[in-house]
Amino acid sequence: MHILITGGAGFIGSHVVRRFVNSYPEYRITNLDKLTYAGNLENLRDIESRNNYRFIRGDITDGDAMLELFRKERFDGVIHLAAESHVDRSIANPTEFVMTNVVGTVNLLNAARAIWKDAYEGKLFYHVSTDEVYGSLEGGGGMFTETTPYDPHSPYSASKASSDHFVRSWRDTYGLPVVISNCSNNYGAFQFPEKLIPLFINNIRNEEPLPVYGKGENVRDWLWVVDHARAIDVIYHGGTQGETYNIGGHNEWRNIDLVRLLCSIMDRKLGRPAGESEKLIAYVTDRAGHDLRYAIDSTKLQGELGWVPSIRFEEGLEITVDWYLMNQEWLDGVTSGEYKNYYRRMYGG
Ligand code: NAD
Ligand code: TDX
Repeated sequence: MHILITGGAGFIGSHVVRRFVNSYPEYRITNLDKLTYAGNLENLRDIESRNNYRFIRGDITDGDAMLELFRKERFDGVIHLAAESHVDRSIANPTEFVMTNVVGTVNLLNAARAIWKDAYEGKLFYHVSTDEVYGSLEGGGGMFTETTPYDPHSPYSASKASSDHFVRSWRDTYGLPVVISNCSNNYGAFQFPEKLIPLFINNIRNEEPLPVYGKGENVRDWLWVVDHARAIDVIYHGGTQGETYNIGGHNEWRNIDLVRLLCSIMDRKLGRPAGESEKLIAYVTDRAGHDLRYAIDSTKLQGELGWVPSIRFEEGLEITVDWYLMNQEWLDGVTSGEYKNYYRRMYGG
């Protein structure tokens, strides 16, 4: 079994690569990644010399290169995570999101179809997507199920929604064997510190302001990234072809409550007086088109495939804080250079 994992040097991708390389020594795992600002081979140091693992630097927006790669490597399966993934960047530069998330996905679909079309048996194109395609749960109740109509609001979520539609159209038009999962917000080790949790851990560490958008009342449903990687494994091996699975931890937090919890954990870990880090909270202009609430109903995945989250959020957050504090070199490394310039443009300083 030869599996292509795209975006394997990013946050979630590196956990998926690690899980597959460790759990399936009999498989060949090829990680294709462009190594944008978000991709970092440091994330995979522990498994990079395994003989069932290989890295290829490549760009999914290059359709000819993807076709050539599929022709040469004869993959049996694809787990597609490569994407531009940060909502704020999509607001600043939407076209890049169309190119990577939409055109890049179509290039992979074309390549898979071209190489597999005479023998779909045993092949699988697994597309990793997000709960943001469903839009926003305004006014309190309800959860996203697999049949919730798509209603994306940001250029990021619109590009992911579009890519999901293309994947389903390749299923319906060409019979390509596909599966899609839509997951809620992930947290854990190796997340680039532009996303809420690692950004705020880094800022608390450096005693810099914590920019809470709007009133901090937006709600996100948080899942430990290791549980997401395990869900992808379970769906890849046991999911029904053509189906969609929602993945989430039934773990909703208002941003401001999460930030306060994080501040208290950080005060304790850093030996600062209780309440010290909360003083860094700075309410700033809201994100444009900011979705109010996401909540995922993962009953289908739990019922059909027996997947459940392994860890309580408070415990996962402690482990995550410990990881960032023990890996400050990683944080300093990824926040130098290009990212710092972008951060300055966004927030000044
Ligand atoms: P990330 O930004 O950390 O990593 C993305 C990876 O894709 C990076 O390694 C980057 O170098 C690579 N990449 C970007 N453009 C590429 C290109 N043109 N060709 C090849 N590689 C390219 O993202 P993440 O948070 O790990 O998300 C991974 C996937 O999971 C994405 O598809 C995202 O939409 C989805 N997702 C993320 C979350 C979340 O909370 N982070 C939740 C649900 C779904
Ligand atoms: O500085 C900040 N201040 C702030 O208040 C940042 C970066 C975020 N926020 C808010 C915005 C959101 O309500 O925190 C919440 C979480 O923000 P992000 O970490 O940017 O995540 P989100 O926009 O919810 O999207 C994430 O989850 C779904 C990932 O980035 C996506 O890739 C994934 O698909």
